[in-house]
Amino acid sequence: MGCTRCPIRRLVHHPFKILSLPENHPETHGMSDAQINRRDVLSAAGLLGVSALAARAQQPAHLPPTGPQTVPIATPRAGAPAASPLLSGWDSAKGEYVLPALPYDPGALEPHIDAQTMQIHHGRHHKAYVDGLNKALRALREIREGGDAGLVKHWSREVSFHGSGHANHILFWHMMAPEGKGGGGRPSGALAEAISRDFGSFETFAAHFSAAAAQVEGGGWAWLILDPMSRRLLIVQQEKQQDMMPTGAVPILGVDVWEHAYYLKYQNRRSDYLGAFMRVVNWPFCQTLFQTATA
Ligand code: MN3
Repeated sequence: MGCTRCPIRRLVHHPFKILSLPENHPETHGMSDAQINRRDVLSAAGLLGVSALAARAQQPAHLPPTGPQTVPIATPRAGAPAASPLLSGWDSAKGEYVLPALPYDPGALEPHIDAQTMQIHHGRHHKAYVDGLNKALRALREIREGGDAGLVKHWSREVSFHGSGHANHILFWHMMAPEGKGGGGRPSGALAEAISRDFGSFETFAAHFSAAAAQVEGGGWAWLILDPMSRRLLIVQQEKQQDMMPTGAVPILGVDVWEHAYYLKYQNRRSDYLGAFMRVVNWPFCQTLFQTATA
């Protein structure tokens, strides 16, 4: 994967593990399937279902499928490999990033997250990140073709901001589910055990996570991540959409605390929004992320 010239190298090595660059991606530089080694595949599978991980470990690497994929990871089709939700954000036929559909109706998270907020957040804000990412990559291509190299810094920052925004939101939509239909409650299994091990209890984890989210200055996120070095869970803040995330971090649960995520319904009451968010956390999805990352 080692293209150090690539302006979206941050995305390739981004903690959210966008899969290897598609073959017709503007930054691929002719990289072939064979150059994607098994470690990359297993790493990328951190966002695939458990069954997909096992299957991919036995198979050669495959590039992302053609066209938008909107199959939620939490509900893989029987007998078919689960699609990484991040793959739904790239259209290999078009050779550009795309806005995937929400995995549920915009009003499905009510009363905790209102439909209008979801529609604007997904259809306008998330879409703006997709458009901004594609625009930045076009600009960088034009620079390589003879444009002003002095603007590489600007457009590289745009790639980081919009690219992280795109990945964050795809994950975020899947990290929520209607209450009682996958959303709410508590984690179970290995994730629950790891939370107790690393934070003392679910209650102390939830209090720490909510405080981290409440104390983000300005726009940002709070994340529960798996630190690949210690293989333990950490809670971190993320400023804007791309800053302060430890290198290699694997996202397990994240919450968007930009005001656009809650202001219509909760105004300045971010803590109320965070309480509502915990009622719709899709723990089965988080559990899948954790299990595949620790397999
Ligand atoms: Mn947002």
